[in-house]
Amino acid sequence: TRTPVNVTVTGAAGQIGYALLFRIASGHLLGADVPVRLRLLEIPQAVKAAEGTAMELDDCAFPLLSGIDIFDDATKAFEGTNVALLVGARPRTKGMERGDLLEANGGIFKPQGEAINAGAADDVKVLVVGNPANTNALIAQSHAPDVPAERFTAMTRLDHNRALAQLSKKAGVSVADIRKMTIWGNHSATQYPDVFHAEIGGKNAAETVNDQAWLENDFIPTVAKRGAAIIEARGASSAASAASAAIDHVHTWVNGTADGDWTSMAVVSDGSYGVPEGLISSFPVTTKDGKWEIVQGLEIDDFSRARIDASVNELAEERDAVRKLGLI
Ligand code: NAX
Repeated sequence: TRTPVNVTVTGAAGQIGYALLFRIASGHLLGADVPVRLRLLEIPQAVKAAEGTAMELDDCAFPLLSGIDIFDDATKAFEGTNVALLVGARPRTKGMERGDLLEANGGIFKPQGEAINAGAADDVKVLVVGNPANTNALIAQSHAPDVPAERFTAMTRLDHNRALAQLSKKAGVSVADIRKMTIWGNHSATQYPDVFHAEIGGKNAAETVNDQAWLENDFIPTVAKRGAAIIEARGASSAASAASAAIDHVHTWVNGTADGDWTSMAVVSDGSYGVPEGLISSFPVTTKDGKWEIVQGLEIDDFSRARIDASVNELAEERDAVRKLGLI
């Protein structure tokens, strides 16, 4: 039998955690033949709630779940971890400035980066979901100098999936007919969902849809503001869809993208497409054997260039702000 893979989930008692843990334990994160051992990290006040979720996980009798440990200490939670899902974060509350938000999250992601550096397994893969996800990933990564920088990623797969859903509705096709969707930049309202390289049934998506007004005034803002629309409708932020995207992100990273397709992940830039080296920005990536690569050679027209630049500039500002705060 295979050795179980250690999966650490932070914010395990939160709403994304509740939607995520059951799918990890049932084999959707890594594969139907891969046993997992869960390591849950919560703040002390939420440990009891995490224990309740662990009781329910027990009660599912998942054959692949080989154990659950609960911690309120990051150093212990990341010991031996192979996959780390950093979901817990400090949300923006009323009257909070961006600097306050970045500082509060620095207080979470700096020690978690240090704990990953100290104790995680050599093959550790990190996905940051907690917002501001790209910059939280940058903070954690900069405190883990012994872990290759490419192991720290942030989630734009929910945005990617939202873009697939919107395009499939517009074109009247199944999401399964769409390939090569791209989200560029920051997981924020400045993100740029790009259909100019996407394909519907093998044909260029932008040409197939042929509706620039829809693209500019409907598609892009709908995808970028979908999180707010969900809050407005549901009275709570996206949880099951965010958990599903986190499952997709790690599953694709570990198991590879299909031939002729790619996905979107926020990864450390090597300078591709003019994105400053070191920023954790969303790109089109292919994955194979547990490694990602930025898709090269795409032509970027002026329309796309302006939108990519705007989102990347926001990331650079966030990086400068956390640098000023001494967080990286
Ligand atoms: P909840 O507030 O329901 O849960 C967060 C949990 O994190 C809480 O149980 C809290 O106790 C825990 N927590 C706080 N600090 C912690 C720490 N230092 N260590 C361990 N646990 C800690 O939020 P939820 O709806 O689950 O969302 C979690 C995060 O995901 C938020 O930051 C949210 O903004 C972000 N999102 C990111 C998305 C993305 O696409 N990247 C989309 C969905 C979501 O909005």
